[in-house]
Amino acid sequence: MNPTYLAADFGGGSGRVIAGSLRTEGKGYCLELKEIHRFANRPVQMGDYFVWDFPSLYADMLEGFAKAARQGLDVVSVGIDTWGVDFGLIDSTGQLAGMPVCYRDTHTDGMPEIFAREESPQAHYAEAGIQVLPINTLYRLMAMKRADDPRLDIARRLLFTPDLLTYFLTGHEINEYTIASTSEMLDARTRSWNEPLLRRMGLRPEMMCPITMPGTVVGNITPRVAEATGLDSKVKVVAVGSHDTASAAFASPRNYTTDRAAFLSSGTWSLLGVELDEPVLTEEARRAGFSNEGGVGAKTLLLQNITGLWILQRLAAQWRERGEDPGWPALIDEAEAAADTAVIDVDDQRFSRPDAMEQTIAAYCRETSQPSPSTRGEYVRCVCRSLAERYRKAVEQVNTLLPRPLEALQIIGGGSNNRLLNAMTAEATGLKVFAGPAEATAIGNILLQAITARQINSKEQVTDIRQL
Ligand code: ADP
Ligand code: LRH
Repeated sequence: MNPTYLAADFGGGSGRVIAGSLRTEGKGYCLELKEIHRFANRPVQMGDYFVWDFPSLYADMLEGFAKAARQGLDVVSVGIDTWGVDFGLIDSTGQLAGMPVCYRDTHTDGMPEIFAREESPQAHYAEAGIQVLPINTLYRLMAMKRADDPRLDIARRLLFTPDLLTYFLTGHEINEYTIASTSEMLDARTRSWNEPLLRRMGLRPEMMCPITMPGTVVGNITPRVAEATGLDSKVKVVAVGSHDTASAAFASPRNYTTDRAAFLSSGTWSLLGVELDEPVLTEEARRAGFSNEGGVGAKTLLLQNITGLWILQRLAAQWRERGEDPGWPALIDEAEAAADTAVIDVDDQRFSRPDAMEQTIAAYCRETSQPSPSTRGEYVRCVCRSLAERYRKAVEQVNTLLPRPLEALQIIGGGSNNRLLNAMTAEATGLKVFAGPAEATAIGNILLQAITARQINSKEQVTDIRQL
């Protein structure tokens, strides 16, 4: 039987377990993909905190593995990737100390400003190379420290979300490089923890694990997991590009003939950037709001983190609550037929909150003296237009850091299905736009597992991808 790799891919809005296997085709390979399990990811407001429903996410991952086992697939390994920045704390008994808090929780508000008073933003960027966003791990830990959160005292280990899932699958504690890079606490050049910074923050560096690079076998699943899922206990867990953006960028196809191409990973968030060999830690990059995130193969992803389809997701959720659920294709049809109304600043913090999005957009339009959208189509069109405008700005800013301007943009992730947004992006940026694949993240995850298993030597050997 053909070896099968399972990707457990957790986005901010949904998760899936996808099976992939390689079949020889001509001189290369065809990657055959099969969706095994898809589930919602619903953070919950519990009292004062907005938290991830971690046990449900873990259970859904196991359910996906069990379905794969029931289908008789010859699973050799699994790889996990998730959204960035968030983490769980493991206490001395090996238990999760409290629910992992979601990056949309507001307790980090104001932390970047306090940090900037205590540390030099210039010197800090020259080390971390990360766009300052209140969601970053650094500010969550700072907020916990300032609140005397007792979990920090009992924490033996800090494990980022994919590390945490890996821990409960294998018992091994790791901090994978690409996800750790989203914390704003790594030294971008040495790719290791910035221990002096951790100490200045009052954090114990021993809480962190040595960095594990993507493409490392972490260990086998535990007998307990094997029993619960029906998977063989020899199944390995591989550290992939465990930040979803890193796996997506790794799978970004090269449909263009130019080397001047950027990627736009379009999902709950929009990550627009380029893959480089070295970080860019200049003042110019800092002022333009760029992050140097870790990529697979020790690459640097120089990108901007932009509030993305989250805004559409919140609108759709609101309409669903009203009993209207037309689905994405119909919503895009309505938006194509609608008139342009307003352009919103998607960077405005209010659009990253889980509040009622129609009202939030309408209030913004009133404040900026613009006509507010009134129909579903107008709302969707307004958001697509606004995102395309923001991408134009991002492309202009990337161009200031590159020797020659960009020519092409590869849009990947679920948002690459949004043909209106693709067209508006092409119009706004003037770039040649290529769309797909929608499941780039799972593909990148699986490709690295196949390389780690030495079934292939490089992703270039895969010349075709087929959805079963
Ligand atoms: P994440 O991994 O962050 O949860 P995805 O990459 O799965 O996000 O992208 C999900 C988003 O893709 C949806 O919120 C929606 O906006 C968009 N999308 C998915 N399918 C379609 C479609 N057929 N038409 C337009 N947009 C779509
Ligand atoms: C996108 C993403 C993004 C950010 C955010 C928190 O899913 O990983 O790169 O880190 O989630």
